[in-house]
Amino acid sequence: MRTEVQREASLKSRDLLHWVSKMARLTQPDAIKWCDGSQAETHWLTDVATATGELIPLNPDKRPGCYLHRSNANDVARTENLTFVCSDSKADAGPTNNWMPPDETYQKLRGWFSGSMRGRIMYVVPYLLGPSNSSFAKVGVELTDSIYVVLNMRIMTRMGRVALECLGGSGDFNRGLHSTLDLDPKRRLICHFPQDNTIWSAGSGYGGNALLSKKCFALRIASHLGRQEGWLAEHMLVLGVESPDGQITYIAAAFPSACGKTNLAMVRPPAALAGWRVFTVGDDIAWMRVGADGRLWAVNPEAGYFGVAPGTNVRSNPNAMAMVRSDTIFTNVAMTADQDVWWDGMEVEPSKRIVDWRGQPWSSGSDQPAAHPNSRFTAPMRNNPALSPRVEDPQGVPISAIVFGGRRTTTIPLVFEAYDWIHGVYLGATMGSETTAAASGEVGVVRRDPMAMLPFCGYNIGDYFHHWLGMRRRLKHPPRMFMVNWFRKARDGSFLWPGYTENMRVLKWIVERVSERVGAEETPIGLLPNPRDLDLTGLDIPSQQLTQALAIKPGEWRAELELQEKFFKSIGETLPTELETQLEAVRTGIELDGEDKH
Ligand code: GTP
Ligand code: SPV
Ligand code: MN
Repeated sequence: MRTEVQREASLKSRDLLHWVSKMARLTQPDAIKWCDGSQAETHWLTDVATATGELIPLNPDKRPGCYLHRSNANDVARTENLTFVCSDSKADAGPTNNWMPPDETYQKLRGWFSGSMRGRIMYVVPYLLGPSNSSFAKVGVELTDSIYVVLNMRIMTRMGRVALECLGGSGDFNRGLHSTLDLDPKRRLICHFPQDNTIWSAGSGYGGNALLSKKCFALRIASHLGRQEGWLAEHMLVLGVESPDGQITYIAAAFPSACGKTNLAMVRPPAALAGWRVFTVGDDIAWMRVGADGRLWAVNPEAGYFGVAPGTNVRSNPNAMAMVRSDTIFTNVAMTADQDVWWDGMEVEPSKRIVDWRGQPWSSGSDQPAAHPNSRFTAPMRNNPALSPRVEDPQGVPISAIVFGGRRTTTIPLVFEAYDWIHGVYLGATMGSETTAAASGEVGVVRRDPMAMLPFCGYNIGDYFHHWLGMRRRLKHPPRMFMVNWFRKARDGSFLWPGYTENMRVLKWIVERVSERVGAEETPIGLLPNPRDLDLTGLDIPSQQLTQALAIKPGEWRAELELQEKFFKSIGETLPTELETQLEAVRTGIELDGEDKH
């Protein structure tokens, strides 16, 4: 163990070596393996994981380089109730985070981690978030006993030597310790120590619980760093929309988990919108800074996508289907007799003999889904046919519009624009959304999910709103802000808006607002499109249905404002008064506007 640490020492910072030794003394692995991110290493790890059954090779003709992983059935989504922000004081974590005192938590987890890697290998996974040579870039190191985690991190981040080179002799890196222990939910905790730039995650091997680069570092810890250093770490996709004149407008959009970020980030415009194209910069996380020019600039810290499988098909997301043809790890999807993948909503007839996500025989008559609703693909971004050529740009891309959007059956119109930055922050701060399978717990319950960051903001949410409001002072050219809702339903339960590829029509309206080519109607809740300005060429949608999708119903808004007010009350004294003023202005406007007019 010692010799390997020493052999590699030439490349590594003393702080890193010291920390790895200390964690190894705690967890007592049989061996330590420093990951360099090379192809040879990946082959070796894949062979080991295949031999142990952690990975099942898929049909090499249909899915070259692809594997299936079945997680423990008790470990299929992020566990928000077991996720803690252990800042020095409870007030710093705020009313929306679980909190435990740091000393007590370290002590408890030290007990769990003690000897937890006996009989296992500790993988040292250095990774870089953000393009190399970028002032945005940050280094993290995850110590893990899960090969599945290592192989996912290799796709999701710039992993290995490149990160160590960037770190050099510095001790400035995120310290992530992860052990699956025995996957007993009673010994499962995901704990963040922002004051130490440290994450300790125990007892889960799944997604955001275990890939510490993702929600733990790139959002919870990074949001805390962003507040200190004057930037934003957000749960946002970033895309570029090219209009027929060749202009590219960059848009960042925050939707809660499993509410459409990956789909929108790589949307393929409908044929009727000739000359319009979309390029993906990121599908889940954006780091954004004010540039010297007073604009907001964004990078995607990640290098791959951990996307929801069910519902993905050649109609809804052709780019994703092309992307997962090769070099992809699938988690908890179903498998066909010829070792191909299958999931609900794939729009391909299931073959006769199919096994579900647990490996049990499944038939199309079953009342259970074949793939777990939170089953995922992990695919490298280079596989994405719509990848933006600017994705490695160390400066990032300039953001012209910020979009917020929840999953709302009622109330929220298809699209509207904020009057100004403060109004936009209010829209983000009061966003509601129905819960999804991306986190454990009940699905379909409306909860407030400010900026889609409820489970990911690493500090007091009221301070976070202040930070957002304060960004305005440094922005000479603030992005415009919008709210969208793809999920509004008619009385019969059908979606009022067809969504997916057709969302391009809403993006087009947003781009035309940014370039001041179209006007908008002033309403109490914001600026709504004049229906004639939404390009519906080639789309067969009854005008009454569009009217419903855009309707402002005072009865629904009264109920909505009650919920917003309740949320604001729960925040307490850190809530910026500007946001309360915004809420009162909407309430007054709704009351003056009278009864349902649409
Ligand atoms: P996370 O990776 O959990 O952060 O999710 P995400 O925000 O990237 O969501 P994703 O794009 O994977 O979509 C999640 C679910 O929403 C999928 O089941 C999609 O089929 C569905 N969905 C996405 N876009 C639309 C849309 O425009 N309309 C409707 N009705 N459903 C959509
Ligand atoms: C989400 O839940 O928002 C995800 C998946 O993107 S996970 O990586 O599990 O957080
Ligand atoms: Mn996400």
